[in-house]
Amino acid sequence: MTVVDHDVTTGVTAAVQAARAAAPGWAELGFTGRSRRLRAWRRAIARGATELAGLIHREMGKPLPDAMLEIAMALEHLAWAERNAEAVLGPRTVRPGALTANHKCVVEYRPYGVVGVIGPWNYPVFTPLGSIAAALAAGNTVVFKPSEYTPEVGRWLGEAFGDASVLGVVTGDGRTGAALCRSGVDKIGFTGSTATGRRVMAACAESVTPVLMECGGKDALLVDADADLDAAADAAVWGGMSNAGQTCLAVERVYVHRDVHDAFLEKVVALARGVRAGEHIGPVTMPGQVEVIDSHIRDALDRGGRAVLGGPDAVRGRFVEPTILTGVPEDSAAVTEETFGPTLTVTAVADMDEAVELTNRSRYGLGATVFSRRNGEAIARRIRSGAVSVNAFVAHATVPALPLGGTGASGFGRVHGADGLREFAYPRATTAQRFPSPVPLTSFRRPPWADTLVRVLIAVRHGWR
Ligand code: TXE
Repeated sequence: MTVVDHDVTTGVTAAVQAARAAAPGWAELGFTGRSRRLRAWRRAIARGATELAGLIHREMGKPLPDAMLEIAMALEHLAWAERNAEAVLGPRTVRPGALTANHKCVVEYRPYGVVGVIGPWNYPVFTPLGSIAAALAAGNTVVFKPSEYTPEVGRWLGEAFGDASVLGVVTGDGRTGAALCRSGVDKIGFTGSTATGRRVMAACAESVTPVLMECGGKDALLVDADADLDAAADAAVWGGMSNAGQTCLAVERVYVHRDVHDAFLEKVVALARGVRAGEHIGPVTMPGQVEVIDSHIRDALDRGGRAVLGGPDAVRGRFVEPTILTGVPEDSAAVTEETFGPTLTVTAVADMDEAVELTNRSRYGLGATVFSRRNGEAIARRIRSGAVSVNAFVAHATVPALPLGGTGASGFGRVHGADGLREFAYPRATTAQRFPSPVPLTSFRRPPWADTLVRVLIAVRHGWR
């Protein structure tokens, strides 16, 4: 029996009812009308970007330049959804096939109706906008529940859109999220930890509400013997330390060819020394996460790992300095669980075969990075993850036409690109008979010789006996 706070439920119910009432009108605007509204929203966000970046910084501690970069990336994805929704989701005819040659056949993608979006705090604009933009562009109205750590960012986005019945915002903690899952919306777009994702799935299962699961990651960076070590080290430090490591696509594990391990490690340590908490990276946003980071570091050292930079002393209250761990056993928490802090494990491997094997051992499968001059794409193809960037960190998440999402414990479903648009619409097939079939196959008027015709058709089209 789920006890949901009555006040929480009331707020969510009112927002979903308003969205339900507005849904037909929003869908009937059509792709052009909705694109116009989304363009107005995008311009409002752009005009207010400095204020919005300040809100992100105040609520979750991200340095202002990083907050502005997040907004820029989010606007690129919003623009793509606005400009491509009709091409991706609009009606298109398909070939009728041999048995139904007398029909006109059309497939299109229809909006679900009302979509509930539940967002995280670490990228409070970029990640929710991935779902909200696609859901709105596809013709749904949206009720958005931002993280309880970034409610003002959520409210700001809703106010910038300017119509609370089309994009409503309900604030609160997990109870509000749980109420949204049980509010009768037609789809839930969830972004957050895998543990919470399980609870969202369970709640949505009660009403067979489809869900998008954008969950955690344990991304690896692979360094081949011929890699550009300066570029790889820069990617590892930025990938591991920016946003204080609080990125689902953060580099948490590095597997480096043993021939270049020492040279690479030296470069990584030198770069990471220059990254200071409170100056280049903000605080760890969730108080509880500091203990997780600390426990992963201590567990790694207790099991024989070595801190070549940082270590337990790097944890200073909410500010955690960069920590680089080597020689960490593969079954350690720092290698198997999402640390979500400014830490890296660096492990020497015999070759890229071993690097791929260790990378794929993780139950997560969100993203990966490969540095190799000659074999990058070949190595990337062998990695089990939702995306891989070769010779650059996280480029895939910035490309508006590419889908973002994971496999395994990182979840399922996608945001961004055509897959992201289709995530918030259901395929609809329509046929229209152009003329009656000369051979009524699906009728009791079917003549006896029709069976012979069907046998000949099987033989001719699919191979003789
Ligand atoms: O997640 P939480 P956080 C992941 C990232 C990390 C996590 C950090 O890897 O694991 O998100 O975000 C609401 N029913 N990603 O700490 O705690 C809660 O109020 C319904 C992956 O915020 O899981 C918040 O709004 N909702 C991502 C949201 O769930 C509930 C990119 C997330 O909270 C709930 C960014 C419940 N029972 C971060 N309990 C990707 N893969 O793209 C809590 N919530």
